[in-house]
Amino acid sequence: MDIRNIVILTGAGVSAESGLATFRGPDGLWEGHRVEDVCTPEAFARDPALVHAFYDARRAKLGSVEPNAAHRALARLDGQWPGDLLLVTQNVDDLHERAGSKRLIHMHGELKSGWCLACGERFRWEAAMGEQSSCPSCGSVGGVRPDIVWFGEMPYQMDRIEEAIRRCDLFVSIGTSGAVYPAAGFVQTARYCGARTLEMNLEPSLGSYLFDESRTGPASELVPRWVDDLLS
Ligand code: BV8
Repeated sequence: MDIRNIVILTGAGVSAESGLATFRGPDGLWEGHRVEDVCTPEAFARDPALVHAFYDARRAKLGSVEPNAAHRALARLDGQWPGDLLLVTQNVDDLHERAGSKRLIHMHGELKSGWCLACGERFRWEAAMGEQSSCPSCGSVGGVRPDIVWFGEMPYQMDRIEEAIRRCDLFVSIGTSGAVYPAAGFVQTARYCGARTLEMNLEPSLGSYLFDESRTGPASELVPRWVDDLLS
């Protein structure tokens, strides 16, 4: 089958070799926190200082990490692939765009974006946020939150993502455990719509059995090799 339209889903595993923590490490903690203590609207309402500190620390870390060979290979594919290509990332880091990916959606938001609950505006945010930040748009203080999709919140641009998956000939999942929906369900939609499906992950994910092919190994090795094959 000739491949024209490609959808790629990435997760924390694609940024692991850049030095950013994945969510489900061996100790089950994520940067020392339980996910439900920092990754829900309820957690934010209960303890905004804790949640801000968690995201401020992760945002600050971006300044000391670089895209790795997997990010760079995906950016090269983005620049050279003649058909449709959409990179959907669950990651909130900025490594895909810093590597040069353009056709990119952050379905779970971005560390470098803020969201004002008073006026609804979203805006770039580089520094620490904390509870007393004022909105650059409406000036109100205390209503600025991380522009991150927490559990129970609707991921971004789902219509555009589902449309691309329905039309794709190849669906590729890289560096994700397949633990979180709706991202973990994308492979079923792709299969149902007739796409070939490929997984590249350090170890088989929860949904490995759903993929036509599952390659195990570090993304920095598997992804450049896959992109070279595709572009040759
Ligand atoms: C929603 C925020 C509905 C960003 C995150 C019961 C059944 C089914 C679903 C649910 C359920 N109960 C609740 C739900 C819904 C829930 C969900 O799926 N829960 C799970 C736990 C069961 N989902 C939601 O709430 C979503 N929203 O459903 O809304 C709705 C409908 C209408 C209207 C309103 C609402 C929202 C989900 C988004 C939550 N936000 N993060 C941030 O803070 O970073 S989730 C978080 O975990 C990440 O964003 C990511 O998406 C997710 C999964 O993490 P991974 O990226 O996969 O990382 P992980 O560590 O798990 O795995 C890394 C993998 O990489 C591993 O497999 C490892 O082997 C591999 N790896 C490691 N190193 C390497 C490597 N691979 C290659 N190379 C390496 N070097």
